[in-house]
Amino acid sequence: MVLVTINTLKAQNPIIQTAYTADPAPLVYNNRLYLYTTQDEEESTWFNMNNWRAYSTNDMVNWTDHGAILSYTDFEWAKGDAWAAQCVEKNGKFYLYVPVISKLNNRGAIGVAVGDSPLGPFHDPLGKPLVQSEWGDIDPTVFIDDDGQAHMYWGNPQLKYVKLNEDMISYTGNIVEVPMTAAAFGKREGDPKRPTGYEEGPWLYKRNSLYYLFWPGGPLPEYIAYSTSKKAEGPWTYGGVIMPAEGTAFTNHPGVIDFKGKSYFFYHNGALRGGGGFTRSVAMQELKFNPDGSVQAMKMNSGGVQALTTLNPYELTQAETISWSEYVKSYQNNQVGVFIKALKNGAYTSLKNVDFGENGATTFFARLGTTHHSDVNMEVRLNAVDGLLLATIPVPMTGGDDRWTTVDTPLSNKVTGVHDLYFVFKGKAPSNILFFDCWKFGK
Ligand code: FUB
Repeated sequence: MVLVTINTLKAQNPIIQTAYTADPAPLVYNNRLYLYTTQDEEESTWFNMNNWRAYSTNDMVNWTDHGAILSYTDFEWAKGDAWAAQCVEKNGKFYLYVPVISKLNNRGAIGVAVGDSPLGPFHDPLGKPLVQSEWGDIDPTVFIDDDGQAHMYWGNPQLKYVKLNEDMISYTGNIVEVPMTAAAFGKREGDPKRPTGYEEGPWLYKRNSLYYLFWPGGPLPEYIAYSTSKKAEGPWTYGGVIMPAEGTAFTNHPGVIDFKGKSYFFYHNGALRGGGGFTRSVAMQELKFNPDGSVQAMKMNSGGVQALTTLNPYELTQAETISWSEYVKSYQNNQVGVFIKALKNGAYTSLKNVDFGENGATTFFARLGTTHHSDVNMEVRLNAVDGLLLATIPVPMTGGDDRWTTVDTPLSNKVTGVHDLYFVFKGKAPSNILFFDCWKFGK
């Protein structure tokens, strides 16, 4: 049976639905986009944050969850507040710059963790902060220029700057307090401590020899604005607001990157079910520039972006590779790494732009399990949550997410062409219907 291609733009923002994520920091490495985020805990009522997470994609619509890749506890000298971080690559090493609270003096500080891959494992080479000034040491952004010089900005409400050394884990010279002028960061009335719009969360980016500093501005709720300079170290010229404050999250955080010929703008909001100021979610849309280099303003959207390529269903794919999902959460353990759990009857995950090819798929393989004795099924469907049913898999009772089994099932229809793919989880249990680790189709 040959089915027609359906490539509608369904909801894609927030791009992660299986955990609350904030403070997006993209990195491109080896033709893949890695996204580092902070994590808001479930039902959180403050920024008590413990982990940094990583996700990746090669098509901008299907995102693989790599789980928590670093915690503040990996810094012996830190006592909490795993806040907005950024990872950069230099000579095959990955440097993850993070803000945390120091145990030694209860103040914010910037640490750095180093890894041999974009997903770590990361370790703290210094055993102490990379930077700690008097106050306001949060939200580092690092940019390595064409001449190899790495520049780091950070701070709330004072923007600070250093040049990092060749080793990326030390710096030279004094910490520069960037002049907070209206010409550089716009004007704010009524708060002598914050004379400009700049609030926190800077992101340094370069395009056509022009340096851009994107930053969340206040008073709260935060909008996102930008400034430009001919040099990475400034002086900065205010460019205007590019994303007005919107929704239930009163913070925001920019992350800008070029990938496969397009520029993308990452931010966060409270748009996910249960979302708000302390249960935020990362979103993304295309960033457009005017011919003079100024940035086109945009509003938050839910539609996301077009897929850059198709997904190959004949390669083993992680269940936590998802375009959109509902009532599904991400977990990780020693047996299988990251996996997902369906929280209730009708929960589902979906993937976009899956290319079954001309000859088509005839079988489906999955690794999964449940703690329930009967009536738990995983449905494989095309194009919609109630779309063409390809297979209904009775999920074997394995007894726990430390015990897994595999199933191989013939499909009811041969599938060819490009489709969205849905995994729909059905069961009578009131919670935690099943757990799911990976899948692939056979020809
Ligand atoms: O996510 C914790 C803090 O909230 C970040 O460090 C700030 O930029 C704001 O997003």
